[in-house]
Amino acid sequence: MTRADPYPSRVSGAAEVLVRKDPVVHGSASDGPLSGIELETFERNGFLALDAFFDAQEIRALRAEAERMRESTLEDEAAEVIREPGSAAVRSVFAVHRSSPIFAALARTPRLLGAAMQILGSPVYVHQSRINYKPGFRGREFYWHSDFETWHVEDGMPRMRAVSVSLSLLESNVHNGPLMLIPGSHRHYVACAGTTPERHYERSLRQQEYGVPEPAILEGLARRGGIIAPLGPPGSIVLFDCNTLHGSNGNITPWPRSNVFLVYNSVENALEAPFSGQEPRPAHIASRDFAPLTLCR
Ligand code: 6CS
Ligand code: FE
Repeated sequence: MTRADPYPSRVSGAAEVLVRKDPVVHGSASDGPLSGIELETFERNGFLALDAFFDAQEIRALRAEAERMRESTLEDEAAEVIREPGSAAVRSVFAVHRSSPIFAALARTPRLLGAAMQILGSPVYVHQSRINYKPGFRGREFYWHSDFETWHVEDGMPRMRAVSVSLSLLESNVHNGPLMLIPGSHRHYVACAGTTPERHYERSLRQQEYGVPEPAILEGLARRGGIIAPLGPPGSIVLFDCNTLHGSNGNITPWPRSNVFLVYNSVENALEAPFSGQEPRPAHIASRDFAPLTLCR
């Protein structure tokens, strides 16, 4: 008996736009650190940008740790280290909440963890973490995509009940490939054409070609919602829904644009078997340790 798939994608030749079946915000202003207006903004746009969420001292420590990890992985062939297409420059390091006590503590920061639990309305665990270094001159683009489409098809994430936090370690400006999001796109599920290549992640994390929306669909959603690139000083964060379309341009400036991404998934939305029917992706990309993070007040 085949399993019902609430969000089929990469199952037929045609791309199509389906309706989201899941709530965006589960909690209320009294459940955590986000105000009613902040929750309404997240609900409406599919993301919420907060400047100076971490202060200069906190961000200095995080930035130093990210740089230490980058330098220690320069010669490293570990699976967690992803290099830029066409160069040996480090593009990303995955599972930093596992390999670094500093990023493990970051994931448990009460005001961050509390916001995730408030939005998702339940205890949460870390589905994925990564540092995107977007190095100067070499940092290539991340093409438009919905994280949930990948996490549903390739990781078996059943429903849209996960939230990502992007934390700027360095300044994001108009020049160095800031994160761009399409407001309102989270309300539409963009089912993609084609099928998923075996071990797709060995290429998609460098340059994603499958599970990307078609230009006509992107153009329609961008015409309706626009494109927003939240800029801000180091320490700024963007909370975004797992299904909000986002991407970023390449960085040809001399200066890197490093972000830390933490993805919180509801413990009530734990991964099942991938809906692609393939083997699950490795744990450093999609954690299967569903133990909830404890909120130490
Ligand atoms: O495949 C993934 O899980 C990763 N790929 C992208 C482009 N964003 C989400 C996630 O980090
Ligand atoms: Fe993404």
